[in-house]
This record gives sequence, structure tokens and C-alpha cells, in this order.
Amino acid sequence: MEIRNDWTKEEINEIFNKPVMDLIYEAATVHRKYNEASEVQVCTLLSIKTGGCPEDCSYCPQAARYHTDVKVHKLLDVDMVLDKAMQAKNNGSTRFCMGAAWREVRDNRDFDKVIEMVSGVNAMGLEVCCTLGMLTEDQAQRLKDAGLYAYNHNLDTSEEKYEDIITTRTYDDRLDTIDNVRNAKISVCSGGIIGMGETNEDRIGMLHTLATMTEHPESVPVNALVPVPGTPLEDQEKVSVWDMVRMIATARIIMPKAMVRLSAGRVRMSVEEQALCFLAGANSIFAGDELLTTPNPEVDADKEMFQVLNLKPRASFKGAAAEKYMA
Ligand code: SAM
Ligand code: DTB
Ligand code: SF4
Repeated sequence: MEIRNDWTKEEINEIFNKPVMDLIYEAATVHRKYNEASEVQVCTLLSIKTGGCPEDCSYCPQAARYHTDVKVHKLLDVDMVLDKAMQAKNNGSTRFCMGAAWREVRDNRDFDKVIEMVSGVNAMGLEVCCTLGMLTEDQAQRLKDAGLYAYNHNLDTSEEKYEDIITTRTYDDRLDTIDNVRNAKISVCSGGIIGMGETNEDRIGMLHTLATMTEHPESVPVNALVPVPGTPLEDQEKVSVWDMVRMIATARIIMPKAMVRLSAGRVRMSVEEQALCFLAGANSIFAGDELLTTPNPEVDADKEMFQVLNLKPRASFKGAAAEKYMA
């Protein structure tokens, strides 16, 4: 099976709705063909600028307009961020992702500092990723020149559902930033969230948008909503593991070489549930007891999980992104 960018929604729908055992089996087969299935990449997230965001993303505890327990914090100092990156590396992470609660990047002193952070983390031999909101082509180029390896910019949901979740920007704004990242030859990390009240059709629609990009994102995070008190989605029900599995397995089958990341929501999943996700093709997690602002499993619990499931941490700079951008 070759890599395809011409998937139809009908084809994706058919895969997504297979009997779950068949779906897992097929995804596991694709995963073993294209990837080292015993390897799972361990990544660390750091919120470098927290809260006070002008956007209205209804899942997000960092939006200024919702009353959540998140404390606003200005951009961290470069040295502090580099210390955290070194700790992450010493704890076995091979990718370090810095997140800022910005609507978009502005060309100011803060951006200069982020550029210093990127080059410092890159010098440690870590894959360096940022998620800073919207970017222009020039800003993407500056990040690339500083050594940025990946940029995270999630579609979050389908184009149709988007305006129910976020009104302060459009789906096209999102796609434009992803184009700017791609044109700067930075690898693309883009996925979404399930559990926001979307239908299966929305989930399939989002996967369709990702899998029909001229080049698939090299990284596709699948997040389960972490409902945070004070946000409009605070009362959403927990997503079932089968929904996570269907999403991960379908992403794996239609984007065989992408890193599919089992992202937010692991605190509420057992080791057995996570094992199903790895079987279905997830090959990365975020480690550390915090994601950006919400809790994540303890590092020791994850180390134990790796032992029990015989998983090995994956080295940095492997796979589709490295083949393309490290040559
Ligand atoms: N402000 C930038 C942006 O929105 O692109 C970067 C940071 S933002 C927090 C990064 C991603 O985190 C969002 O696109 C969303 O997918 C995810 N996220 C935020 N809050 C979440 C939650 N409560 N549960 C699950 N994922 C969440
Ligand atoms: C992604 O898709 N998930 C990560 C990362 N990209 C930046 C963020 C999850 C955030 C969960 C909510 C929080 O901790 O604030
Ligand atoms: Fe701001 Fe990003 Fe949160 Fe949206 S997801 S409110 S853009 S920090």
C-alpha cells in the first residue's frame, strides 16, 4: 500500500466504522509495516506563556474570557526554559514542545526570546517544537532558521463544527498557518480533540482534511478533551476508549508514516486502555506530570507502563519528518 493523499470521506468513513477488532487489526498491520511498533516517542510539553489568551476556544482553560483556575504568567525566561528542556532530556524525552497562549506571534522582544529558546533546545539534540498560534511566512522562516523542527497547529475538529467551538478565527486561518509552516520546511504537527460534542462525521471530516493535504502532517496529536471548570465545555462526558481507538486507528491507516500522538486525556485512561491505543498505532506520548496547564500521569507510572508493555522510547530525528527535513 502506497501513501495516499486522495482519500474520500466515504473511504475514511468505511474504515472508521469497521468492527472495532477488525479496525485495530488492520491499523496494527499498517503500523508494523511502516513503523517500529515497539517504539513510542516520549515528548515533553512546557507552557512558556500561560493564560490571558484573547481567543475563545471553548475547550481552553487559557482563554482570558473564561473564569478558570489558570494563573496568567508572562513569557518565561530563556534560561529557565533551557533548564526545563535539559531536565526533559535527562528524563528520556526526545522532543520538547513549547506552548504559548497567544492568538498569533507578534514581531517583538518576546518573539526574539522564543527564537533564542528554539536555538538552545535544538542545540541539545532534542526535536524542538513550538505552538504559538498563527504565524506569517516570515515568522515561520525565522523559526526554521533558529532550528525549529516542528510546529503544532491543530485543526481541532471538522470545518463544519469549527464555528461552534471557536469564533475568533476561521478554519482557513488555521490552514493558512499550516501552509506557512510547510513552506518554511518545518515539519507539521496537526490533529484535534475528541469529546467536544462532535459527531463521527466531524471526526471523519477532520481526518479527511489532514489526510488529503499535499503532504500528510508528520505528526498527528489525538487529544481527548480535558474538561476544565469554567470553560464552556466543562460538563462534557468523558470520551470512551473505543472512540480514542477508532480515531487513532483510522489516522494510522490513512496516514501510515505520521507520528500519531496519544496526547491529552491519558490521566483518565488505564494502562490497558492506553495499550489498546498503542496497538491501534499510537506511537508517542507526552510525559511529565503536567501537559500545559492540566494534569498528566506521573513520570514513574509511565516508566512502569513502558516496562509492562515492553515498549521502548523512540530516538529523536527518525521517520518521515527526518527523511524530509534532515537530509
Ligand atoms: N495558542 C496556540 C493555539 O491555539 O494554537 C497554542 C496552544 S493551544 C493550548 C494547543 C492545543 O492544545 C489546542 O489546539 C488544543 O488542541 C489543545 N488543547 C487545549 N485545551 C485542551 C483541553 N482542555 N483538552 C484537550 N486539548 C486541549
Ligand atoms: C496537542 O495537540 N496537545 C498538547 C499539545 N498539542 C500542545 C496540548 C494539550 C493541552 C491540554 C490542556 C492543558 O494542559 O492546558
Ligand atoms: Fe488561546 Fe490556544 Fe487556548 Fe485557543 S487554544 S484560547 S488560541 S491558548
